[in-house]
Amino acid sequence: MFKKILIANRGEIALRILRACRELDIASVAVHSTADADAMHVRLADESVCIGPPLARDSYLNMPAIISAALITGAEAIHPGYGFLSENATFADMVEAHNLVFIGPTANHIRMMGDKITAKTTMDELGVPLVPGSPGELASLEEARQVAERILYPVLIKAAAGGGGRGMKVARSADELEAAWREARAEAGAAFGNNAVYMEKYLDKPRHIELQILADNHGEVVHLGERDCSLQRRHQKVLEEAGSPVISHEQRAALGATVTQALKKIGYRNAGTLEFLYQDGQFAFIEMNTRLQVEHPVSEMISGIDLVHEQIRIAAGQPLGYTQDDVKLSGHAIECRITAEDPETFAPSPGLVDVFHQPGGFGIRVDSALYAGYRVPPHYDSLIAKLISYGNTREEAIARMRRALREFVITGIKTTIPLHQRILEAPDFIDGDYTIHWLERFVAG
Ligand code: MV4
Repeated sequence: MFKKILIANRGEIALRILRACRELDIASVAVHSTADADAMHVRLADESVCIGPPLARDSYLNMPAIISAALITGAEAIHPGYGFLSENATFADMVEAHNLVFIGPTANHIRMMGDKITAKTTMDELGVPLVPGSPGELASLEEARQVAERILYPVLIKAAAGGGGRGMKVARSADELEAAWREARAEAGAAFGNNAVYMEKYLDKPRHIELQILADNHGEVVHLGERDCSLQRRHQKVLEEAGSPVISHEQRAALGATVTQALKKIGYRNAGTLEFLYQDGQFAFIEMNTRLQVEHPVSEMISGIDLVHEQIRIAAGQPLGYTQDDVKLSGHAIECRITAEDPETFAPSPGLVDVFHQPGGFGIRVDSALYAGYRVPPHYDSLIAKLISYGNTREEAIARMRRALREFVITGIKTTIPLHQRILEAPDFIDGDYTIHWLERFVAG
């Protein structure tokens, strides 16, 4: 096992990783920007290194500074968390080139899944269901027309290097195709420096369902069930639950078997998530994320498996030590992402936290790096706390979440706690009756 790990991240996820290190008796090194000198992850780590000025590109994305910090402190491995360098294959290569261990998949698997076309082609060949669409990159507008006529309108044109909805354009009929093609390619080229695009049939009312997997370096792959992440606003997830209120045990087992088989064949390792759209009883793979995700706690709560412990153990070469039959999923978990934003306008609300009183009690978990007297800096993501509830049933998880939201006190800045309280009272949410479009309408109306 490693003796020392460098955590290349900030905020709640840096704390989450630091806590796993402590439990595994591994020393931790925090890195931080000048804006984060008094951040909780810096205070709690065994050592810390300042890696640059506030702007992420000069600090948390500064690869040479992070590698140097690891070498100077004698860390043996780097955990990238989520965001920042977590899905950067060049960084993973650089880490390995310095005889350090990247706690995550191989650089080649990151690269493979970073190209959405390669990811889809690979999964298709392995028997994972996809949305009907182009067999690969669209070579011309003419090919786009032919594919659209085969799969029927409406269609979506998506960027091969995309994700998060950028470079994605709908064409509802043949006369909208040329504009969608041009706009998608222009946006993709500008955003990613790669104008390759592909086409899919546009699904009009899907749910976003993702499957959490863990793979060791010895050929074992297990899944921890699905998360329903349909409650999003502008491609930002707001509330997630595990399991999905609409997926049966049989559907979960069937999808899990297909996916774990597929990942065994490609030799995938460490943690990963396959994203699906689910509509009319069918799953369709769209993308794979090769990192620990923000919403991983809901999967931990229903499985009893500590995903960060497992990531570290796997990276150190240890076998999982259990198989799918040993993974027992039970109960229900919900995560509310609390951000420093106005709950109605979503305007950012950084600043000084005056009171910070977090809820507790049976079935409640808070992952946060906030404290009273802390100043939320304006330079980074607005996530300030993840409130997670667990219950034997979905109803119990909802009741505990409502109770915990009432106990939570954060003053000095605006937060989205009131929005979560409204969602938890909405009849459609209580009935589990929502698609990826539900929240946009709920906040508008
Ligand atoms: C889709 C889709 C409908 N049909 N693909 C948006 C981001 C990217 N990860 C995939 N996205 C979508 N792909 C087909 N064929 C609708 C979306 C989509 C979406 C997906 C998940 C969660 C929220 C969303 C909001 C708008 C659109």
